[in-house]
Amino acid sequence: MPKIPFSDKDLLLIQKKMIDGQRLDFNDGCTLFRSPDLIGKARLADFIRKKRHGKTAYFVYNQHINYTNICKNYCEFCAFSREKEEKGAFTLSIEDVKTQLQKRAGEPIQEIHVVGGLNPSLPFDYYIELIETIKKLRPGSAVKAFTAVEIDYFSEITGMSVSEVILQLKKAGLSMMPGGGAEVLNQRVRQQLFPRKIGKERWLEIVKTAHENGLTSNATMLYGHIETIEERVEHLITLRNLQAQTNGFSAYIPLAFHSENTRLSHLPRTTAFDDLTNIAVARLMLDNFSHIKAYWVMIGEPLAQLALSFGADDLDGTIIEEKITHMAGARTAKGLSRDEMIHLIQTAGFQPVERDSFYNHIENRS
Ligand code: V47
Ligand code: SF4
Repeated sequence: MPKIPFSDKDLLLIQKKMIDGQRLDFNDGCTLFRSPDLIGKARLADFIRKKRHGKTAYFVYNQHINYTNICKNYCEFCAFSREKEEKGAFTLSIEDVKTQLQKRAGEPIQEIHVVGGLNPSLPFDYYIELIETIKKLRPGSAVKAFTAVEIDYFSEITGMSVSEVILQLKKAGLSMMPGGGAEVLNQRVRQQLFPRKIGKERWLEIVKTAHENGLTSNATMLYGHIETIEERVEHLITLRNLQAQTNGFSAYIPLAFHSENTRLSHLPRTTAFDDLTNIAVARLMLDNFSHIKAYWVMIGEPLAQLALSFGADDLDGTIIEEKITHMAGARTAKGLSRDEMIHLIQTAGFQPVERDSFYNHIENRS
């Protein structure tokens, strides 16, 4: 490892552990989050990033489908959900989903990202038909759908076990799960911000079951609200421990909280310092995760570009059209073109690689 001129000498101890091949522990995670030496953190994280991925930076040509925003969970941080009769509530029929897919029929989309609220009016058959329809119209795309929260809900409304639910969804065409719904895996935070949503143990149980049944998934952490540094580190170590058991996680994505139109609207935006720190600390603590994603929708394109030098190796994708963060005040674009993704990556000094959901390279598309 190169000699790094740290301004915070505590980072020297962390570097020494890394050189000695020792795993970073809870206290190291807290030290990293608290350290004011942002460039020192970047240099450490970039060392690991380059060892794993060199100058490669991934992106995916994807499309988001949010099928309903009616939800019975009422999470305090959510600007997306509505009550059934409330203004702005929506539920897509299967025909609406077809129309959304057909609008982009000519595009080489690799992944369809599907999430929604817990809407008591929709039966389990709807979700099966939803996946089957996407697969029929887009046979070449992977369907990345439903977090552990939705899977728990499907199990509740059908009386089926989590394994059975997963097997039925797989049969319909599901191939991966997105990383949402974890928020912060901590009982104090859950009690205050999302008491109706599944807690840590159930989230872990469902994700473990999904991995055991052959689905990969991502993992996220929603940061920048009421969580403490200790709770962030506990969250990362919990994910690292599950990964050690299943090896089913593909990427980790820190999600920057946007407070506009939520019941936490008094909270300020996350800072650039914290956004980049979250990327760097993740790269250093999650030593058994292949990929760290900088989600440009939440931190903005300029910072996502910089994040590539702070440990991130993936910028997510073209998206069109993101709703969850934009309803909470995000000022970023609702989607980017493939050329814009490539430009962001190249001008940051990295080599863009278009990927599918499983990080297979998509070769030479013009
Ligand atoms: O679970 C909700 C978060 C998540 C807000 O797996 C908010 O590739 C910020 O999980 N401000 C959904 N965040 C998004 C998600 C995701 C996004 C991109 C890629 C992947 C992937 C997964 O969004 C929710 C919640 O944690 N969220 N409200 C908000 N106001
Ligand atoms: Fe519902 Fe998800 Fe919003 Fe919570 S974050 S209220 S579960 S849509």
